[in-house]
This record gives sequence, C-alpha cells and structure tokens, in this order.
Amino acid sequence: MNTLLTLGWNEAFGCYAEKEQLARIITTGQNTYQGLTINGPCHLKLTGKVSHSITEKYDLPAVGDWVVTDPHQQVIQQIIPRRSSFVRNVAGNQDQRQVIAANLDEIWLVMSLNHDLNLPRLNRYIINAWDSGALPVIILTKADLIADSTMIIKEIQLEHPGIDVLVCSAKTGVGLEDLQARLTHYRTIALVGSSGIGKSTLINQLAGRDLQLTGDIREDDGRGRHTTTSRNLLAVQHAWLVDTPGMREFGLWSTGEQLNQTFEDIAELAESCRFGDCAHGSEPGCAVTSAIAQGRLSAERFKDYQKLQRELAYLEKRKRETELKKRR
Ligand SMILES: Nc1nc2c(ncn2[C@@H]2O[C@H](COP(=O)(O)OP(=O)(O)OP(=O)(O)O)[C@@H](O)[C@H]2O)c(=O)[nH]1
Ligand SMILES: [Mg+2]
Ligand SMILES: [Zn+2]
Repeated sequence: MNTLLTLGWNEAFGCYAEKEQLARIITTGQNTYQGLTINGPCHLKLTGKVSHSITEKYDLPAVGDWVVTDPHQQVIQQIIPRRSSFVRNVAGNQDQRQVIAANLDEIWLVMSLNHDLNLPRLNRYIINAWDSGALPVIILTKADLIADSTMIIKEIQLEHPGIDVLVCSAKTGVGLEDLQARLTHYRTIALVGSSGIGKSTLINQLAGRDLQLTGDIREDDGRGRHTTTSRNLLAVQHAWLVDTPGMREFGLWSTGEQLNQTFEDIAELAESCRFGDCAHGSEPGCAVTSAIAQGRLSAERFKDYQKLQRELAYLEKRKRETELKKRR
C-alpha cells in the first residue's frame, strides 16, 4: 500500500484535505482520470464546478498532478497547484499549452546514439525543461550502436556544462546503474524524446519487468512507430517514471521565471549573505555556506543550484547572441 510519501507527496504542497482524499493522477483519458490514493487506485471525473472553471487545456489535470477528491474518491474537486510542470507549446499558441507531466523532480531528455542525435532539438528540449522547474538530465541511449561516444558526450557537455549527461544501453546494460541510482526518494521523473529511441525499453529494464509495450523502429528511415500513445505514471524502484509518447516537434520559448522558484530556499538564504554579489564560495558572512555547514541545506542541493545558475548564464548568452545576429 502506498503512503502519501511513497506517492511522491511533499510537505511543500501544503495542507489541502484529509489524506484519504488526496490522489495522484497516473493516467488521463477522455474526461476521465485514473488516480492513486493511499487506499489504492480510483477512477475520477471532474466536478461540474471544476470543469466550468477551466478555460484552457493547461488547467486540466495532467499525469503527476495532485488532486483533492470527494470522500468516495469519484470526483476531482480541486487540482493542487503544481510545483513544476513540463509544458509544450503547440504551434506557439498560448491557449494550446499542453502539460506533458506535472510535479516532476527530473526530466530525462532521451536521445539515441544512432540517427536521432540532433543538437538544436536538444537545446529546445533543454530550455523547456529548465522552464519546467525540474532538473533536466540528458540520457543517450543505444550506446551499443556506436563504437565510441566520447566525442559526442564531450560536445554536449561543453554546450551544457550544467547538465548531467548519462550514456546507456538497454541491450547491453551499460550505464543502467547510474540511472538506477537516481530512482530514490519517490522522486518523479518524466522521460521525453522522439519516438523509437527506447524510452519504454529503458523503463522496462529499470523496472526489471515489462510495464510498457515497445516497438521496432522502421527499417527504411530509422524512425519510431509511436508505440506509446498515452502518458503514464509508473512505479519503478523507489521512484515514479512518466513514460510519454514520442514527440515530433517542440514549442518554445522560456522566460526563466519558474527557474528560481525551484530553489526558493537558496535564493532566500542568499539574501542574508553579507555581500550582495556573494558567490557562496569563501566569502565571509555567507549565509549559504553556513547553512550547509550547519546541515540546514544539503550540499547536493546547492550543487544542483550552481548547475542551474551556470546553465542560465549560458542560456542568457545564447539569447543575446541570437538577438545580435538577428539585428545584423
Ligand atoms: N540496439 C538497441 N536497441 C534498443 C535499445 N533500447 C531500445 N531499443 C530498441 O528500440 C526500439 C524502440 O524502443 P521503444 O522503447 O519502443 O521506444 P520509445 O522511445 O518508447 O518509442 P515511442 O513509444 O514510439 O515513443 C525497440 O525495437 C527497442 O528494442 C538499446 O539500448 N539498444
Ligand atoms: Mg514508448
Ligand atoms: Zn553567500
């Protein structure tokens, strides 16, 4: 049986209802939702009131969302504000924003080491991922199909110094341990990327059993067949993985606003540093390093924060360069 903790609940959501009435959305259908509560699975519909209050797709319950149900666990009375969400802008239209998954801790941007590797597309994914409020991780699959991936990895790491790049093969098992190591603390991780790159295969490997269907890629052009057709939240080890259907295109562009919200605690600490431009290194009177020393802030979390800062600086630089080029 699940507890709120094993469902991925976090105190930071705040207190909303009796804990029996809290459900996590594990998959969505046409106007119906499958949820999971501490008492087990439930089928949910939106109440008329909630339905009427929804003006755009973005506000509909998405996989990973937390909702408040009625005592019989039949209807959704409220959607709890998301702490993060991976959003795709369909054709740049704000009304068409689609939430791929909500309340994520990490987003695995999956690409395969054969035909799929497309660095400009990777950049678009990365920007959206940072904007989600979750940490992006680059996962390169099908390592068995390439003799040597060192150069590609170097190139990606140089472009994205703030992001972990992991290489694996579901076929040989190479690199799976490093992925496994991230499946702790009932974190929620979405796998996104094109069709046929092995997202579902990877999930099955990590789970040690076939949770998801997988499909061959087409022989003529190496593209996938869109085997996975719906988004699903799956319990794998001590984490929740969201399998998603392969994407064709990806809308942009981010504002970066959500980014700092992810690390609100650190931003708040930084305000008490003696120097306004404190780099939280060896400066005297640094509130961040003293919080780490006193165990009030985990060093790991601070490392993630620093990565984010580096990545943001990089994105800013890229944006400026793009704008300069446009003006010329
Ligand atoms: N050689 C090799 N093939 C792999 C690997 N991982 C997956 N595949 C193959 O790639 C094909 C596609 O795998 P899927 O897991 O269905 O791909 P997907 O990303 O889930 O695709 P969609 O559900 O369509 O988005 C299958 O034939 C897998 O056997 C790998 O590490 N090495
Ligand atoms: Mg799939
Ligand atoms: Zn400081």
